[in-house]
Amino acid sequence: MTAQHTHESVVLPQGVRAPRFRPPAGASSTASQSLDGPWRFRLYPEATTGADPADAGSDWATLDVPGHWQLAGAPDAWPYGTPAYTNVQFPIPVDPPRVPRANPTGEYRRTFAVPPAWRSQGRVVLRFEGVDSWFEVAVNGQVLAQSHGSRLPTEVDVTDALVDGENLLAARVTQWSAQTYVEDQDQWWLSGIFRSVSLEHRPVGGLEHVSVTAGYDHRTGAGELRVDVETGAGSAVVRVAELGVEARDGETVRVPVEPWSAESPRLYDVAVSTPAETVTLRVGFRTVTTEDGVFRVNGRAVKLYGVNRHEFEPTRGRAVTPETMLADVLLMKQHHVNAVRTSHYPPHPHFLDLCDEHGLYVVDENDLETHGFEPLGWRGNPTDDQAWAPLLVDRVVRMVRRDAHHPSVVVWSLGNEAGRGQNLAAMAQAVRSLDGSRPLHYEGDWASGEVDMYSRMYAASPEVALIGRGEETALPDGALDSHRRGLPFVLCEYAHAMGNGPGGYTDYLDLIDAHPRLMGGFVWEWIDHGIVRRDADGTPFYAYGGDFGEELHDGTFIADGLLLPDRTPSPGLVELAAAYAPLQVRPAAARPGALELRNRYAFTSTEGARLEWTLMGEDGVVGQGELEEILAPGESRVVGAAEVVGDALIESAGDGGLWWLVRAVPREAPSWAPEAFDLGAGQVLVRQAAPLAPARGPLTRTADGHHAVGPVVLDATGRLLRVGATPVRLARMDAWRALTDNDARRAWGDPIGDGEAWRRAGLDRLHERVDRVELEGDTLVVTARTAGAASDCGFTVRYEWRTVDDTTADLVLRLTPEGSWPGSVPRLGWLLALEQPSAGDVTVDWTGLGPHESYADSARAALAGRWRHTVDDWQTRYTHPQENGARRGVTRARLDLAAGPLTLRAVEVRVGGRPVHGVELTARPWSDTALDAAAHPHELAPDGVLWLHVDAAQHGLGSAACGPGVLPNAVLRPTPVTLQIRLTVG
Ligand code: IPT
Repeated sequence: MTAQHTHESVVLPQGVRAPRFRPPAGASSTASQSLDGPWRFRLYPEATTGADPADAGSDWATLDVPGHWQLAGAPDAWPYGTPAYTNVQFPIPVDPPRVPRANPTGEYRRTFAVPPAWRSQGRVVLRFEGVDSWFEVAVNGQVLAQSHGSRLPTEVDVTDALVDGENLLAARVTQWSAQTYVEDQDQWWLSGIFRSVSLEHRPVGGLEHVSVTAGYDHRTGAGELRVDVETGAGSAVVRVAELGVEARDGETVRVPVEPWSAESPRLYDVAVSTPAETVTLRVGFRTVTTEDGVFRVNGRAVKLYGVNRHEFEPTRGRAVTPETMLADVLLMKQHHVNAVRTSHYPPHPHFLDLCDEHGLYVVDENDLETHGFEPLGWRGNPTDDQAWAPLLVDRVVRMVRRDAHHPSVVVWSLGNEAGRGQNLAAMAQAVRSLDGSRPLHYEGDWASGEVDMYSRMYAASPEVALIGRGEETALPDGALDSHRRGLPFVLCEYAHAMGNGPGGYTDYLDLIDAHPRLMGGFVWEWIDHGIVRRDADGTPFYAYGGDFGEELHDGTFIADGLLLPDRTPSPGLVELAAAYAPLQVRPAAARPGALELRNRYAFTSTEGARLEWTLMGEDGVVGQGELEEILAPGESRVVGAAEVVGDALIESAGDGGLWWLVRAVPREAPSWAPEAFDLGAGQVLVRQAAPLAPARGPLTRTADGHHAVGPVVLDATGRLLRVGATPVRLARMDAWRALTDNDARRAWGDPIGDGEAWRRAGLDRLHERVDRVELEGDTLVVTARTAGAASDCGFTVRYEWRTVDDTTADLVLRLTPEGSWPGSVPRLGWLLALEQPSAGDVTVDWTGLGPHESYADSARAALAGRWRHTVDDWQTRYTHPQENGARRGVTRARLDLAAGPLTLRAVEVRVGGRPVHGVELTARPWSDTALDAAAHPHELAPDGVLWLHVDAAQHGLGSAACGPGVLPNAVLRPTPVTLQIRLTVG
């Protein structure tokens, strides 16, 4: 092939047509042929050594299209190189627009035949939906086109190169090209024809392009429809049978309609016909505005409760299947996500069909990111280089032409992390001239001069609050400042969901809900991009950066999603569902024992939901009923437990802790709703448990001279030997946790990360010194000091053991920090490690918050109740192992140990003198040390011990991996703690 220079220079695609819109599959009456399936394939190490386009490659291997060549044999074999992950940094020298000699180049071949009528009655167009990164197309040995724009469509008119019968199609694809410099998204570098390829018959007088504007006037209830066409010959008829509409293209029709919104995604079939072709589009009527600094859909202020979605599957990379696209959309709907930013490129077009149908607001983002120029001070950034202008404009134009008919697309985004520069204006102007009906987004230029919303990523909540109130720091340029002050504000990325976390959703959402200017935000990000590969012994695991031996990589930063790689919702997604739930149920700020209910929907009342309440005691449900309330869109109401439940029922419930829960259950669940789906749930503690009477039983000695405290045996040095018949491996106070990704990094603006502060304090290497073991009346008192090697700060610890009876003992643990501490502490509590051969199989039955894990700043999804899990199920297998699995508010837990049951009761818990309801409980079949050391979950092996953490408190999670750390309300300071636990055997 010739034209090698093209992948090394800034040139527009050559020999291609302006791509047409992408109607849903089967929606056009003209014929088409899928070219997906096995193609002949050969990989060359350099772009200059490819094969002759006339070579049919008959003896080559085959590769499936769509797919990435690096994943051809995943997870078992890597015949064509391996994936590589970098976030910001380029994996090639920054030398735009040139690329290195080593440039993996895939040669693809296949044959096809088209019916003769396709050629005699029109044109034949070859359409590529996505090829990464640069490619050249030849038919029957004749080079026809070069194209690029990995996530954008390319159309090539191949008519004149066709012959009767079999034709040879050749595609040469290079991994690196000038385009690499504008496609530096935070993801794996993966190449090839990764989206579908088709051949389409375009009859003479067919629809070359269709653009649809379908607005909704909320004052009159009228839909306003206008369809424009490019036909090459004559006009088109537009029919909406359901509405009795028949019009010409270019004509505006007004007719009463039901509007489209993410809440009610009403679609109408609009048939657009020329004599030669009919296309049926699924059209939704809706109007999006950003006037007066408020983002509105159909006249109502709408908040975007969003996520950032990259396309990803663990064995297929970005070559996602329709099943996966549907799974993503349904998982989003099931978790109360109402908006998706297609970070950082236009998604597979079918994904947008699904968003139209199921109801998601979409920020459709252009395939543009030049982030790797940032570390170089943005020197040479294409966004500010005139030579790149046509190319960047071409990219947005191809996105808008492909996607503008989708009602779900409510915002166009010019790209991500591409710095500032003159080409932004050119792109914005190009978009507006094609489609003036949607606001524009771009975050990389905070002046927001070219766009219709002020956008930021990971801004901390105090700044977001300022912006919400319109009190942000002024821009030096007065005109720009007043423009920006009039714009709504969006967090295009926030709440970085890496590993265990994020904590603190509520902090942002309360602001978003309170300030009309704040139009919402998009959590970073939807899924961990873990690629399946096998360990030396064949065990499959999810790989991240570095696992393929990359020369440069960004490690675990690719595992920062709400879904684990296999699409298991992480606790962070479960928490997000509660934080995003349309019916918010939260303890009323000003009224103890009351809940505030708030309907967050913009268009929908709660009429369609039953508001079920439950009074929950220590042993289970005490009473149940239904609230009569119906809340209009946006309405809030405070409801007290006592007035609904009645004092009598509350008093009849013994003297244990008592929770009042409300759960909104749809009267008619959507077809995609999972079991136990709710529109929101929450609870308030209406009564703390009454304290238990103090223990008074005798302390005794065993035959071998140990202390026996009921069923608990300690030796003369205060070491805990047995609890009932179960030997103890280790028992002491603890203040360490296996670092989360958030702990391990430093929050923006913080001088030192939490994890680093904890290591400085020696918390990962605690040693206990026992000072005294004495009897004080009925109490065995062990006094100790626990501190970290190389550190002079530590804790004085007092363990007080008392017998309740033969089967029950009380432990009161009192710890007091001493010395000068460098920061927070991860946990304050008691570590009890019990010898237990099959610790993973032990069932834990507990009363407290559940069923999922919860932390101080991530507990909205945790509901009071009585729950059961095995220790195995108690673990969250984060792609990068770390602290996980804590359950808060636990007042009782029964563990079915091999030797019989052991029940723990939280009698009294005080943190810094303040009473706390229940303990935070964690149970693992391996130690924190092993958890901290493991790079992947499959490396963790049960060690024959059940490791229990009974904590008075744990530090929150925050999102320091990218953004703010743990907020003050969830920071655990070194502080005095009292923890009284009752242990019962049998
Ligand atoms: C931001 C990027 O836009 C996103 O792609 C991802 O890399 C994210 O960070 C972190 O996971 S950019 C960052 C400098 C804030």
